[in-house]
Amino acid sequence: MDNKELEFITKNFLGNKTLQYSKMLQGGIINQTYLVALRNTNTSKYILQKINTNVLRNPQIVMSNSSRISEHIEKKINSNKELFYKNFKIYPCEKGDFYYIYSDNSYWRLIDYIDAKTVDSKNVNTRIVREAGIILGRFHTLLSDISISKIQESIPNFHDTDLYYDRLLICAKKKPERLHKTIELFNKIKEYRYLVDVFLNLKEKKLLPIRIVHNDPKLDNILFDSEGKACTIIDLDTCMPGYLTFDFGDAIRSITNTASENEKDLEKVHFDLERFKVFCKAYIHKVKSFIKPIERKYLAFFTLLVTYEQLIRFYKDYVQNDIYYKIDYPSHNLQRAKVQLKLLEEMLMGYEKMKLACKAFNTQ
Ligand code: GN1
Ligand code: MG
Repeated sequence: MDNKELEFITKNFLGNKTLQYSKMLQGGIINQTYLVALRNTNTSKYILQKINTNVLRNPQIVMSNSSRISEHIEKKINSNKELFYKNFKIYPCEKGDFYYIYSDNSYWRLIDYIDAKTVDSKNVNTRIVREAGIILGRFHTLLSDISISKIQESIPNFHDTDLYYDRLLICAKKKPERLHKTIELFNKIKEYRYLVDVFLNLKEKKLLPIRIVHNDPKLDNILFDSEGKACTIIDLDTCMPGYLTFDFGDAIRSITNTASENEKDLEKVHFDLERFKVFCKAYIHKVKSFIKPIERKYLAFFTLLVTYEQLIRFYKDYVQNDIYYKIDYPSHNLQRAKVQLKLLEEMLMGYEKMKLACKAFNTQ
């Protein structure tokens, strides 16, 4: 995408403005993201994103959800000035939609650029972990009273771990080449399948409340300001009805990893139980007024489940020759799966301690 095209698309959201510069940003492994700077505007910097419609097949729903959520958050922070949360504005295009369809049929959106940064896994420390726990708790609090009926499913079955497992089995039959070379990992996935049964039981009995949650609050989606305070959670693509426990698990999955999700050296990958405790304490403190006892009870379990789910998803994408996640080298998805497996196995070793920690903070 060249500057002329980016300027053309931006104009559809902001009117006749001149592009000063643009920069492609790395980060997410789904959408294509650009930082665009304009001349003579108040805000001057924006995030322009091409929505990956192979993954987000219904961009209309994604954008209707995101704009409603952002409006809800805006109202809440305006009515309580003490609430520390940076909301980002999502811009409508000339036609009034919160997306613009370019001539090649690609879908684009424009949001405010927030002057804050993600934290690299190498730089995670106790304060960062605590801040992440606080901001996820605050995000859930902000959305705890949004009307569920206003928000639709942007990706159906997004956290159906059972379905990911079944799809992997189908894929294994259709595309056995890569699977045969990595049979040990596949067998490990089968070994831990019992985690899905626990989840299915919870789902069937409808034991967990449905809430509007983020569904992808990994560390890379949390922004920190220049003072190191977590100030917002980005990427509302998957923000839809779901379980709060999945969000907790996903944030933990990423923040307790002593290395990156893409680490090549497995020796560097460990599950850090101390980080789990710090995050858990900060998070529970923020949500204690509305979290249900059954949700508290399963926080540690969902940490295992979401890590297992991510392991299946990366591995399945490897087996199916990498059609979902962006990759940098041929075995990238396999390596990502190995990282999740290592984390899962260390989490399983620490599971009793994790549950004890959750219990301790629950009663405080
Ligand atoms: C994807 O959008 P992005 O790149 O932050 C994925 C998440 C995974 C994550 C793993 C829509 O997130 O579910 O947990 O990669 N999002 C989608 O890094 O599939
Ligand atoms: Mg995303």
